[in-house]
Amino acid sequence: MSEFIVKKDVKNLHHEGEKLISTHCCYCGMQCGMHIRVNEKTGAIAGVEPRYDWPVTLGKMCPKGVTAYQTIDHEERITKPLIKKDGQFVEASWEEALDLIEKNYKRLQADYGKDALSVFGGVSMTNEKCYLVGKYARVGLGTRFVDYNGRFCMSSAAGGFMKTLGTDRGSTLPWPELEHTDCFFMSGTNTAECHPTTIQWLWKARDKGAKMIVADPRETPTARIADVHLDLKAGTDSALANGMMHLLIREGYVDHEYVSERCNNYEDLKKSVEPFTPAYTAEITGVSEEKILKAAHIYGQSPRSVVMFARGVEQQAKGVDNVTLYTSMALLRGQIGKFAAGVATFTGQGNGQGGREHGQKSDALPGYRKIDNPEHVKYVSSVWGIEPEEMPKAGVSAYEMFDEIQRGNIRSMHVICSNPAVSAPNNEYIWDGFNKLDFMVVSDFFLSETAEFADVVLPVTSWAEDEGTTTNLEGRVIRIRKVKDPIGESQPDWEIINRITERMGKKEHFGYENVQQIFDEFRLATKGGKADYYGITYDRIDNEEGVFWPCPSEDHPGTPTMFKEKFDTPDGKANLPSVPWHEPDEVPTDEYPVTLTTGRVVFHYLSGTQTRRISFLNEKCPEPFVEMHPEMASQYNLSDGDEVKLTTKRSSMKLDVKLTKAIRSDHVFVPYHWGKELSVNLLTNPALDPTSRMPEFKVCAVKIEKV
Ligand SMILES: Nc1nc2c(c(=O)[nH]1)N[C@H]1C(S)=C(S)[C@@H](COP(=O)(O)OP(=O)(O)OC[C@H]3O[C@@H](n4cnc5c(=O)[nH]c(N)nc54)[C@H](O)[C@@H]3O)O[C@H]1N2
Ligand SMILES: Nc1nc2c(c(=O)[nH]1)N[C@H]1C(S)=C(S)[C@@H](COP(=O)(O)OP(=O)(O)OC[C@H]3O[C@@H](n4cnc5c(=O)[nH]c(N)nc54)[C@H](O)[C@@H]3O)O[C@H]1N2
Ligand code: SF4
Ligand SMILES: [Mo]
Repeated sequence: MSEFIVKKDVKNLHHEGEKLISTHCCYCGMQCGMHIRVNEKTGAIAGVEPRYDWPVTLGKMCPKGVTAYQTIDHEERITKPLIKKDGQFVEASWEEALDLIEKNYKRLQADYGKDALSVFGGVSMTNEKCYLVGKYARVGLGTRFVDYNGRFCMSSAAGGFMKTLGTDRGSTLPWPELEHTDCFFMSGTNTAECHPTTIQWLWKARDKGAKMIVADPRETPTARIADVHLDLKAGTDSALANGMMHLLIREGYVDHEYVSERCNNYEDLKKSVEPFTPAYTAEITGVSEEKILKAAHIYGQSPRSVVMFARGVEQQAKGVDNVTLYTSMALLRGQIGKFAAGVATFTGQGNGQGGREHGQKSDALPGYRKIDNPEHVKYVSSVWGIEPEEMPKAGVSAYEMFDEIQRGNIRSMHVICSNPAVSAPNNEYIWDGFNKLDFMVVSDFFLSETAEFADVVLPVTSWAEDEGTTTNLEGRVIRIRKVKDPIGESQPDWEIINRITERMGKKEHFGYENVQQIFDEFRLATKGGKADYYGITYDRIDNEEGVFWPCPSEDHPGTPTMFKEKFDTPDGKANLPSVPWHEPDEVPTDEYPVTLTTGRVVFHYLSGTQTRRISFLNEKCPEPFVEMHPEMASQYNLSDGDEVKLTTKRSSMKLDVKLTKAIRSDHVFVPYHWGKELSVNLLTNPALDPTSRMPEFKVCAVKIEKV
């Protein structure tokens, strides 16, 4: 068992008879540094202590992080494989479960071809595991159908950064520099609830006079502390960003030297933002002209600024457009590649950054390589020990896999580390897809809503029972440490992949004995790619407080600041794409007159399978609700706590009203951390972005009726 006992006990955290093992929180992309307290005699977990010496989070944690350890030995952990018999799960041995998987996989591939199988991955896993999921699908099963939950999370950010900057590293600067930033332009990020430990950096900067502009249809705890709150209508970000750039140009705030040296297409962009006068921008977005002007002046006059955004901007059918425009805003001000300045998306899941680079995506291979590029296929094939011709072609995106189920092309799915029965849009379509599968496998440590549909559920180890690396929201590669031995018969995801691929006759390509071995192969697979991890070793991570990619060799220092000299495009210049204004896919009508947007609360994480099981968090927020402005409530004759029926073109559900003035009076908001009849994804619109294939979780049209 690899241990890393605390080096600097800065706050006298050590308790008699216990050891402190350093690791990181399992939930969001902040990856807060923490120690897990372990009883030296019994090995039992006693709790957590924040890591004050972790440079990114400095001892801060949120309510989810401080209770995360309670999932590890939770009484509802799955401890043995489960097989469904007559509609009920019964415990089985690993041999029985694997026999069943082998028999069904071989039968389905014999009857329908290799692509009858599919894999649906996730990024709450280490880099080592995320890397293996792509290899498992392509080499182990030989199928082209693999995609993952990052498609619902980071794909639009990735698409936008690729288009403008040429590569997708979520943040172009390291987090501790935020303290020295003069202005934060933040859109569609509820940082205070979703990346809470970032707020300390904003406070430090504000103590020195920094300004904050927040664009959100809701006055979130993040918007509440802003100098300007741009209360835009959901789905109107491209108009807002175009309007901001119109003013940057008109008011003389463009850094012309930077733009002419380092960017392409400025003249086209200038023409395309011409129509976006404050009046026109206000008309589309619903934000007052006065606020738009104030924001442009503050942002335009700040010497060092960071444009930050998250899912509010990205989870739209035009998410990639939005990301390109907000990135262009930072480029016009000449901010990218400099100290305490740049552009950043708030990476969502713990390993949302690393997990999106290494080939769980239907069209991607490790190191941000592309499966439609013959050179890339040749290189990765050589690492994997297959012929390039054996590499399957690109598959389809996460939601589109469910179209393939309906068409009868996908007959089986192995869901690893995701709960799409709750978190995918248009839930009923997803449930119908699961019911249509001939055979379904889920790897999880809890019986999630998705696992309930499975024929076989495989018990996996939790984040604290195995080791590996993740890549945090800055792009810093860090160590996750094993704290205790696995519960029951649970096994790490990589060992399960070993065992299934052995039965599929692919042992020579897998058969890993430990995580280090996977990490070394993974480094090699990324070598020479855009996301190059080749120079990163476990020792370096320990000694250097993480290493930033790209890091092409062991003597390379890593890259905390991106694009200092050039961008990752063929000519080294950034692009400034022109983007016209498009309406959201669904706009309010007489029948569905209100805009519904969805998102998060501080106490729950994603589909809620973990946080709903922690009593402290559940007591704080036991069920979903619909946030509504009192003005809208009075139109419908509703009071706080009344039950309403929400209906969209997809389905309907009932929820209690929560009155608040902190939302636009023409919008409602519902958090999405609950399943079945309480899942707001019964209602959401699966319209996909044309490039990123990201669904429009953030905007749809809804009808409201008093029950
Ligand atoms: N507490 C908590 N923290 C989390 C998570 C969690 O589940 N719970 N999940 C993690 C993950 S995976 C992710 S992806 C991140 C998500 O982090 P965020 O993106 O910050 O969270 P969301 O609540 O999805 O959306 C952010 C804001 O976008 C606003 N918004 C809605 N529509 C629009 C729009 O059209 N334009 C703009 N500009 N804003 C809009 C919403 O009102 C909301 O306040 O959080 C991570 N951290
Ligand atoms: N309406 C609406 N829907 C949304 C969003 C929204 O804002 N609005 N946001 C979207 C976003 S940004 C995201 S990221 C998705 C996330 O959606 P999901 O992918 O459903 O995320 P989780 O709830 O984390 O599900 C992960 C599952 O894997 C399990 N798990 C955790 N760690 C491991 C591991 O190491 N191995 C294995 N095998 N299993 C593990 C957990 O117990 C859990 O059941 O939801 C999306 N859905
Ligand atoms: S959920 Fe995110 S902010 Fe909260 S402790 Fe965990 S990593 Fe930190
Ligand atoms: Mo996410």
